[in-house]
Amino acid sequence: MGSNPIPPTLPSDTASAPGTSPSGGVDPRAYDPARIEPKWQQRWAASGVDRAGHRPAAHKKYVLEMFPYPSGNMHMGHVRNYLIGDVLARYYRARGFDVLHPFGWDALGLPAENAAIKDQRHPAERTAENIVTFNSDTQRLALSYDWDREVNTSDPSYYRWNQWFFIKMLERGIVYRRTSRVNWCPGCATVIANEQVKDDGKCERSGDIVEQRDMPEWAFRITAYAEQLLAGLETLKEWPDRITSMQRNWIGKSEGAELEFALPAGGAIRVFTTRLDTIFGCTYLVVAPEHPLVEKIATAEQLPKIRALVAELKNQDAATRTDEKAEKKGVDTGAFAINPFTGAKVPVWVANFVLANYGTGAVMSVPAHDQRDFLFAKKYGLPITQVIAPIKGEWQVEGAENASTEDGTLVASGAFTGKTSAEARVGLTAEAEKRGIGKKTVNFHLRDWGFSRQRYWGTPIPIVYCEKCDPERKGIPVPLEQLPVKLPDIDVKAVLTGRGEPPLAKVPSFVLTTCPKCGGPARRETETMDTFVDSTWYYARYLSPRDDRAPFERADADRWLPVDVYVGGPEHAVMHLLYFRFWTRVMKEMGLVGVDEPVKRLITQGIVKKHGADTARLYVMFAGPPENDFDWSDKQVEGCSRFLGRVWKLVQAHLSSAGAPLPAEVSPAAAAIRKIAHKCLKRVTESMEKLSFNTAIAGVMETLNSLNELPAASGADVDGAWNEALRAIATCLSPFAPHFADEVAELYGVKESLQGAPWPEFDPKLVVDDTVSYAVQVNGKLRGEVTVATGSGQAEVEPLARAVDTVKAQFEGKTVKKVIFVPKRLINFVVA
Ligand code: ANZ
Ligand code: ZN
Repeated sequence: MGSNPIPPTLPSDTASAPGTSPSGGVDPRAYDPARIEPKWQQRWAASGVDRAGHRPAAHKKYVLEMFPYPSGNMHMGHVRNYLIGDVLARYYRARGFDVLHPFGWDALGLPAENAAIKDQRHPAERTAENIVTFNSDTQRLALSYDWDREVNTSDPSYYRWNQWFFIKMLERGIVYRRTSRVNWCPGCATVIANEQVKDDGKCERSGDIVEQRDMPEWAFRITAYAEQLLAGLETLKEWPDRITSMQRNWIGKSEGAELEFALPAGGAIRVFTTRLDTIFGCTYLVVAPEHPLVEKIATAEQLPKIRALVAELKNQDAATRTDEKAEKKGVDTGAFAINPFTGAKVPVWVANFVLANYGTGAVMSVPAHDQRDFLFAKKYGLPITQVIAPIKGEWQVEGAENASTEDGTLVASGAFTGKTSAEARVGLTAEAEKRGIGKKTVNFHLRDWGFSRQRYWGTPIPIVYCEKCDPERKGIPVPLEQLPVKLPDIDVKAVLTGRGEPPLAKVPSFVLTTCPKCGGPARRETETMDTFVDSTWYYARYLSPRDDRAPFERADADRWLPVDVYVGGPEHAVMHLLYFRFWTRVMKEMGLVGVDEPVKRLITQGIVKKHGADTARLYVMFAGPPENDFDWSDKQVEGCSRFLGRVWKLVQAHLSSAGAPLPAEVSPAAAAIRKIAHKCLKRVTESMEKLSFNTAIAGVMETLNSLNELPAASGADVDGAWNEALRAIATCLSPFAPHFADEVAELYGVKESLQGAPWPEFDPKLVVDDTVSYAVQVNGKLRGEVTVATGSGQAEVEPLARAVDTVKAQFEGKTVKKVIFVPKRLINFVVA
């Protein structure tokens, strides 16, 4: 998935010379990542500990990171993304879950094709090379993926199922063909993507002015799911608010009414409004210059000016046109319509800020109460009539610099005068419905998703055109048993030119085929699918990645879905995350999955040195909470490396205690060690559950300090306590510094990787804070005693002391004049 490239790449050398300690001296017992890391990576690989478990009784966790577009080296942005997922996967394994943690490649797409056009190498070649490089980086970082489930979207065994979904969704009416506006570069004689149009409206390659053309395309009817996708957001309790609110805005539900304004010559203009309460203040209409009625109603004199405006607006996108601050441009059509509530004849204008493809493409203008209308009316000298009195303050047309846009009380509105805006909207809508000139309407800003691209490096759309069977060129689906329609091998120089017909149209062996209906000659669709299609459902392909009977098995879906934690860049807040929520709903309708939403918890994150992978992993996770921005700091990396070195020293210092048993009764010296160890387990466990990785690591760091401050002690029980403590530290570090942790655990007698070993539970009795007793006096006489946690102050002690029965009795009929508090010793009430 295209994540933003972030500059520094992983250095290729990850380990220091064998036998050198971080400080440089040669010490055979020094912490030596160059020896430890390869050893454990080999063992993990051999034991298959990373593979998804199949224990029927175990609970599952599906941890997923957005898969990358294989663009070459791994960047720090990637590193952080994958580490968040990996740390969780390791933690969940250690907590006894069956963990699915897969990886794959979002390999198709525009960047690869553009690079190919430039350097004339086949995109498949480059992709394969990049995957190799990227892969060695994932190995070095020790990311614990289930490689048996690797998926590559450019493989026909993957995109075959995109084609299968396409046909199934065509049958269901979710895929359809429509005409749509595209960027057309006359110089390149081809459709180009928005990103290829420069700010001045010229093609980035040829420099020609880009035109808008209407061309047929394939689209997903995602708008039919708008209501569901909106309602579903309410169930996504573990998604960041800013992501769900971006989706909510993008879907853009708008409740209002449609209303007809009759034209004197017959027919009517239909408008969409969210403010029917302002109808008595509608003094003119504005319609989109591209509205089909315009050519019919405009006077001969005005038509050329309107056409000039249409031409001028051709290359402006919706956001630019509707921006409140953008200059308002309009032309009078010369025609009139009737305001159905006032009976007034109002002029009909066209304006740049009205969009043809939203609502009805026509607006009832109320310049007193809508800012865009206000600016427009001022500019063109159109009448402004107030019909709403604001609830707070005053407003009048005279001297107003802005419209009064809030709801209020209706004025000058006939029978509706005096009603509130909300009441009036209900009443006016009902009356319009009764008169048959309007109705309540809901509009969404969400548009259907046009997904056909005139590109080579994408999934071929499985459609053929036969002149005999399909003269209207609706398209005949390729029979399912003929899938996949594979991308043909190509002569890169002849096909990937970036000019002329779509690339696939230049490959006769691909285009020319036979009609599945009549067997006669037919032509294949030469457009390919948007790469966002590939990423809509890959999370489900991981469940049964080698399945060739179905995209995946329902039983696997029931076992693993939804994804428990999904980690990725916030740049995917809208498109990808909305598309794959949409696809999941379609898959549920098709009976393929049982869930409504693909992902329970979403983490979006706002980014390695010679020290080894463990230090790099630790540092990246320590640098701050996942959602914060991240700056690389060599100093802090050093700090993390030193920290591991100090843990290592402690481990070595107590090697004689390895495997020592813990007696039931222990001395105070051993109890002190145990207490620190169990507090560490508690803190780390709780932090991990909150995904607060940095505080988990900080907890281990503090533990190390506390242990180092203990006075020296010896004895069998002390050995047992050290053995327990160092194993606990290994466990706590195992998600972050897995090689290091497994090495430590091995030294202390654990035979297998900690990922397979149970996560130790802390003993609640050992984690309570130390207590202290206070003498409670009344007028200097001892009357009782209270026991509180060591850190407690007067605020905690006083209410407890007052509540002691023998103390309370002394207060009878008296008042407390003064309270004397001596920390850690006594509290004395002076009463009289
Ligand atoms: C009259 C009116 C009076 C309006 C008023 C607003 C305030 P949302 O919430 O985005 O749906 N509108 C309708 N169709 C439009 C189009 N195709 N292009 C541009 N603007 C359009 O916005 C709905 C409001 O945007 C509608 O309500 C309409 O202006 C305008 F005091 O109608 B209103
Ligand atoms: Zn045919």
